[in-house]
Amino acid sequence: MAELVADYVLRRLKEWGVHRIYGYPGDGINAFLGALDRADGDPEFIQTRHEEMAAFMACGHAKFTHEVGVCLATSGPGAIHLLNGLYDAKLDHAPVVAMIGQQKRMSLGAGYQQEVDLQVLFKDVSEYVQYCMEPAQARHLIDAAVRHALDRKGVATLIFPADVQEEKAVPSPPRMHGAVYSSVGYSRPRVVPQDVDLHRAAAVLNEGERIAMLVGQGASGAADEIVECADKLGAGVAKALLGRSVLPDDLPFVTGPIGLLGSRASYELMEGCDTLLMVGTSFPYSEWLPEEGQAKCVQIDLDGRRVGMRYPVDVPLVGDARETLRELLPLLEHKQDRNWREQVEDQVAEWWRVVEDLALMDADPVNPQRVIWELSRRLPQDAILAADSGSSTNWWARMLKLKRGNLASLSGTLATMGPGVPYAIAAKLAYPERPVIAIVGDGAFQMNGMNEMLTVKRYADRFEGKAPLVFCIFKNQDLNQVTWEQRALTGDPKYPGTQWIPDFDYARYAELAGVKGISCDDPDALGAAWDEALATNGPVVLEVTVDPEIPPLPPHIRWEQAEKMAKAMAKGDPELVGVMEKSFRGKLQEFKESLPGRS
Ligand SMILES: Cc1ncc(C[n+]2csc(CCOP(=O)(O)OP(=O)(O)O)c2C)c(N)n1
Ligand SMILES: [Mg+2]
Repeated sequence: MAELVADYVLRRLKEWGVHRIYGYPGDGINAFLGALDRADGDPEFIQTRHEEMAAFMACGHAKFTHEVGVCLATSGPGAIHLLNGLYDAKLDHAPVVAMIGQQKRMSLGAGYQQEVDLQVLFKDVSEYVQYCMEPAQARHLIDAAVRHALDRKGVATLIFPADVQEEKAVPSPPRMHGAVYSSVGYSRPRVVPQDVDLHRAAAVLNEGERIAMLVGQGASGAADEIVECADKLGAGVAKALLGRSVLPDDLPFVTGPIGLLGSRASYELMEGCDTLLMVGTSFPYSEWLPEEGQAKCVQIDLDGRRVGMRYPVDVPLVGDARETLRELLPLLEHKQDRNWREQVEDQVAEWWRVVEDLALMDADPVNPQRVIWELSRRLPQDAILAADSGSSTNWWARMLKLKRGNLASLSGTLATMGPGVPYAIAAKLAYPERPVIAIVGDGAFQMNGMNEMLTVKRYADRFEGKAPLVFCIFKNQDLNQVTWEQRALTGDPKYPGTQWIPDFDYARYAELAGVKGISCDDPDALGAAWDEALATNGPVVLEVTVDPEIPPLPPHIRWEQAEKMAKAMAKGDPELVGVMEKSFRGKLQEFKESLPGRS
């Protein structure tokens, strides 16, 4: 049989190194489905329950592997379903190619069934969006789409009318005016700032006495350079959420996360510093950075458009994090005065003690912080971690002690609910031998994670007998993160009409889906429950009934938030008594930690 456009597209993607496509069928992509059959598993098709999940999986694949992730959906409704997952990729700068179907060329513009103006709809989410109206276009469209996704670190969308997919492929356009001959292949350039700027930056950093570093996902792969830089400068290092696995948390000068999901040590680092070195981060919340005028600032980012957009920068350095740090390091002097660094290390040590005390506080029934703390104690070195968006994200961000070798991601910028489960599935398919652990709220699990258990069932043979794939569900019957945001940001009490969610037996549901289920509502049994989950050679749902009355706010919440919270309580919050008691105990715990003479 002659090669069709659809076959050719898959072949070209394969040449680009794409071996897995996440998607959901529809007659708008019929020819692709046939081509996938003929491709005989390379590229393989992973069938999700919903196109949004396919986009999340493509995004998760991209985030964990740094390869391009690919998703496929039919015209109209299928394409529309992709969008949230694609925005997640766009906002977190993950390279994803979306391939979508469309009605036949001859019907376009007729308001035909399932006809949606896809080019307009996908314009905003995409770095590149094009129609394939002609078989000879396919080659350069694939080449341009993958290249755009990788180079611009974002989404590229290709729209294939159904009839074009079925036409005979034209791998090499006729030699004539207007023909385009593109090729496969992309490698990242080495981008470093000008010497003069490196010297200016070094002067600022050498002059500083109390240096804070803030690193983000743009610094991934630069761990050794960051550690060396922090050692020379006597600096502490805070990490933006997406950059959590850039550096492990067991280094004594790593203050961990920053912001509302952050640690007290990071807060103090920013409050006390006189110089800030930002590397590969676009952390948005200025109230958690030094006050304007407090610190001199050097910022390194590959994207010049982002430098100087978060804190007033004295020396902007446009360049790759690792390469730029390598150029900068020989220009930095080893700071003799280690007082600041020692202070930072004391604060970090104290922070981890606070974490332990907070995690071990009594709760009803299980303290959600303890779920993460118990995981930290048994976290496999090579584990890959995914989080969803909810109160558990706070604990995941703040209290999970990553080791060198762990990978971790979540929807950092879009902060959407829903990616926890699909990210984990994508991670497991990419790295079957590594343990994968997703932390997911019950609201997010109800929203779409539960359905994806059927995807897990469908690919069970891929997961069984391998390292664990754990979906840890925080069951609190509440959309808890928003409940707390209402209290702390708006000063409103919890309104069960919007916040309460139905009880459900997730462990039994898992068993129905052919997935092992473990249920835990006893803090003393939690460690054993984690042990059992992590000893499972295959997929497992670990549901833990957690207390919704523990404030997911950082212990060092800002005054305005405490004030708003008090107001919410005064308005008659249904959980008033528990919340006040537990918040107060949390604060006391922290206060106790800072008492002099504590052993
Ligand atoms: C798609 C989407 N819808 C709504 C929100 C707003 N939101 C953020 S966290 C959250 C609550 C999540 O509840 P759950 O998954 O149960 O986690 P919990 O906060 O209870 O731990 C909501 C509704 C969002 N971020 N994304
Ligand atoms: Mg919940």
